[in-house]
Amino acid sequence: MEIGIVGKPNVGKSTFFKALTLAEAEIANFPFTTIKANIGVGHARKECACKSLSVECNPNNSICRERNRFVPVKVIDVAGLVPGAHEGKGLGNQFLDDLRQADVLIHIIDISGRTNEKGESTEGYDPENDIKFLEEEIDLWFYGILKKNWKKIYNKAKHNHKDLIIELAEQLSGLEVNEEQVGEAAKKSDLTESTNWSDEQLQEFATNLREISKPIIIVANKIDLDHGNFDRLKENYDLVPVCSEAELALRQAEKAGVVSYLPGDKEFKILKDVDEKQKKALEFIQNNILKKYGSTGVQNCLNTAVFDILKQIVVYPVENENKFMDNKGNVLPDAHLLPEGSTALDLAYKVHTDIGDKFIGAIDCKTKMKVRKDHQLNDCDVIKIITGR
Ligand SMILES: Nc1nc2c(ncn2[C@@H]2O[C@H](COP(=O)(O)OP(=O)(O)OP(=O)(O)O)[C@@H](O)[C@H]2O)c(=O)[nH]1
Ligand SMILES: [Mg+2]
Repeated sequence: MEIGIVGKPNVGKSTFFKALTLAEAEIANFPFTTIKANIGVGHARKECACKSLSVECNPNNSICRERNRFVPVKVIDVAGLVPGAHEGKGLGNQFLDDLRQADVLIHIIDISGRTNEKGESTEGYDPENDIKFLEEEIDLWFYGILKKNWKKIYNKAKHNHKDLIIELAEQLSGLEVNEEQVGEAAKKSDLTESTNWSDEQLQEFATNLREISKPIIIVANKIDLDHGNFDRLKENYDLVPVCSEAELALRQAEKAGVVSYLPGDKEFKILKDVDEKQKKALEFIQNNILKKYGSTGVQNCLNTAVFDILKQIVVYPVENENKFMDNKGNVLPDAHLLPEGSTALDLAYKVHTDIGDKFIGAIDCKTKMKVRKDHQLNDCDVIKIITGR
């Protein structure tokens, strides 16, 4: 699973990325600071199973803080996109390719209107323009790839008497789309028959496929500088109010032991003496961001992507069903993300191919009931997998 961060230059993509991952990423107040994509690990946040089970856990593949499990998710921050990017404008087409593997796109806009279409500082720019142009660019990029490969796909399907949907899904698998999504997009575009689609039909199909396979969350960043754009645009768009700069400051202060702060929380505690400037900055964050919007919004966005859009559940495989431990005595060591509807066997394969191959049954550790391979898992399940030889 991968989350892509997109938007025009200078809107705060790398700041948002760094706030999520604390990975190295260059941030500067001019366009095209990022050229080579930054790749890092963010964490989706969910109440830990240790809470309802009233045990102390020893996390291994994830982090538990104050009974919240933070499960790793890959995040990618790419170069800024400008209108015409799909034709090579700005830093061009190759940078769109960095987004091929993304399952959800987080579109960062500067809601304060202080960044123009080229990424330069300005005032009074209408960020609504960006919402439209970026979606169009991504759709046209999909269309371009589809159009380039269409003849080959169509002929191959025709000559091999193969279903066009299957052939399309195979040829477009690099865009992280699957057969189900291709089928759904074709149906939505009324293109169920294996005929040679027209350019218009291809374009409509590309748009539908993009919407299904790379849905976009719109982030109203730099909310601290906004005067009214958010209130105006939220009427027509689903916008998440975000202050990436505040989240980055809090996470760095947390790392330095200056504050105690859990990403996504609506408050923090100051732990050390801070100078007047730092105190003012922290007070600003508390009063003008956290109190007003409930959080900085950064954790919200990742959680929305993982849990609401990609519909993932968190499941804990263990080896001892009574003590919820692995064979080294670690309680609830691993937390895995799996799509809703996943089965006990899917979990086994997620843990290891070998465990999947040797699966003979499983135990739901909360109820102590034996379950079969097709048993559907629920969020926060703790599962012991039983393997044979
Ligand atoms: N006030 C305010 N400034 C922000 C916020 N987020 C980012 N910035 C500033 O916006 C400028 C651009 O930030 P970057 O993170 O480098 O932007 P980018 O979108 O990655 O830019 P490119 O890589 O050039 O496309 C920097 O000066 C940041 O400090 C925010 O939430 N509030
Ligand atoms: Mg950047």
